[in-house]
Amino acid sequence: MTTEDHLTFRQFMLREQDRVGTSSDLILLLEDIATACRVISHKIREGAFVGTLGATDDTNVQGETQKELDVIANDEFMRHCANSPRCAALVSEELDNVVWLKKEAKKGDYFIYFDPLDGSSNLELNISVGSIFSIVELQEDLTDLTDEAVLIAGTEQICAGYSLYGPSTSLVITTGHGVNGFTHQMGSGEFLLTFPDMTVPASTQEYAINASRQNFWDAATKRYVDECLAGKDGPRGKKFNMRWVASMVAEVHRILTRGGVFMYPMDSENASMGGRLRLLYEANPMGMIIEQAGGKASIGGSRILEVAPTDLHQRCGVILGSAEEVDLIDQYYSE
Ligand code: AFP
Repeated sequence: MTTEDHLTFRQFMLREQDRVGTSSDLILLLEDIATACRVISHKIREGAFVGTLGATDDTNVQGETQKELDVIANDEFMRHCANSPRCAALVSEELDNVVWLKKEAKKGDYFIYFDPLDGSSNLELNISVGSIFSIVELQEDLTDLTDEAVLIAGTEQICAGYSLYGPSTSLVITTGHGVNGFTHQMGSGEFLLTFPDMTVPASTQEYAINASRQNFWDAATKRYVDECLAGKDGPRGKKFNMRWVASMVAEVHRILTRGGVFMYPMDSENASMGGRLRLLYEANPMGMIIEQAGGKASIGGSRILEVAPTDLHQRCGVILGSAEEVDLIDQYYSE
């Protein structure tokens, strides 16, 4: 296939406008987000030269040390999203509170949730990192702009996506009508449609979990992993492969490409925080993408997207990927 065969991001979005009625406001916002991702990708690639791969002296609201690039990526996301006249509020992993961009929010305005640089502890190692985002559209005018107003369940997302900064820069999005993947082309500067209609195969022989935490695992997680490890002679009757990149965006991209299951369950060590990964800007967008690709996404026994958020930086267990595997793990939770 030649470059001419690949639609640009804008061409694709305009076709989606005809096909499923994607609004011009959303298309313009997504173009701004795509620009932010291109800039972040560039800043990561020059990080070793300008000394931005390392840590700052600051910690974010979750008490994690911020990398210089965490801050840079956050600034880029905010700057580009603020272009959109429909963007009413921003929620970022790197910011304690909601950033309100309007004095009053109207029906049709957007709330944008993002993790500007997920996996940033991998930066010095030159291992893939990514940005994750989620968009919710207000269903009615909002007079009272309190931070509680942005606590909306994942089922209300109208769009979710991520950019993966790996050997190439990918942009993967869903607007609720399937999942499509684009690759940044150096030279034209465009994201081109390279992975149309991404789907997660229903079954798999690959799982991803941080196995160093097994002393903290609950019974359902232990049982699932033990049965995978038992291989051909075990109850699953097949050999499983294990992967752990410690970068959720890279794990989800692998699952969208060749299937698998990713697990970061709530365990006895992280239970007091509710889990490890954040609901609004990590679990929800990845949950929507995986479901739109035919997979499933669970907190361990129930759907991620149905969790009613009570806190901006709330965490939850995350189990997502091939439908058969997530169903089986959910079944173990219910038992
Ligand atoms: P950082 O952004 O702090 O590097 O965290 C990345 C992450 O949230 C997610 O991308 C990984 O799946 C997970 O943490 C890795 O956690 P471990 O430290 O347990 O490997």
